Amino acid sequence: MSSDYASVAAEPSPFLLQFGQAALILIDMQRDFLEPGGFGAALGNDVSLLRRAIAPNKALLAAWRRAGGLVIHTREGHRPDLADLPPAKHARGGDVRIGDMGPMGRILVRGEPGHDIIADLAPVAGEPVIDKPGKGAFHATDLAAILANRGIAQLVVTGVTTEVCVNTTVREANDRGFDCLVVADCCASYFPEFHEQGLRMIAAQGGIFGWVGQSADVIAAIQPQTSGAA
Ligand code: C5J
Repeated sequence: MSSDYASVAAEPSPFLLQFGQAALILIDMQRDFLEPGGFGAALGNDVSLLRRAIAPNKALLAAWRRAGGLVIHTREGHRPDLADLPPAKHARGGDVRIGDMGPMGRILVRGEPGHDIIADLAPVAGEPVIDKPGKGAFHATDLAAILANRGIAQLVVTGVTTEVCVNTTVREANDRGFDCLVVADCCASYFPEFHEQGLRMIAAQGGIFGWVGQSADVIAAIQPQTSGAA
């Protein structure tokens, strides 16, 4: 991009993207949430509702990488000994619990196949991967330090699920002073109504937690300028 910022169409107002100070953060695009046999499916959810976010994420990720931007991935999961799993979190979830054995290994446990990011969005060398025990990506992680070290002030946020880990991370980031643009078509929920409301909550009241936009508009804003650039 040739200018200091690009204006991206968004709710409740255009988002002024400063690419050099922005990171794309993909929240929990893990096999455990997106593939049959994972944690999400074990809880009785229809994973196809989440899989619709894969193609838009692929396109945005490719464009962001082409433009040379910082990409960060997160994974929700726990130590194999579950020492970082609060009993209250362990107790919830119905018949299938975190740490139980499933078709993709122990559910939401680091190092297990289900904990991996899906192949379509696999991190490449140089892209930090944040392993988080909570719903928010700042809680009990080094994300804040990594962002500070890179001079990041804006987050372009995608991932699953909209109302849980995406929303929690955006709220944490907002309180820490980051401007967050949540990319609606790159987020998804097992509950379509929660997806819609989760996005509305972010942009309501003049953008109380941030902005909500679409991947095509972000991609257009970060395309390298090919002509007329000063
Ligand atoms: C959930 C997440 N829903 N990544 N995790 O438990 O949103």
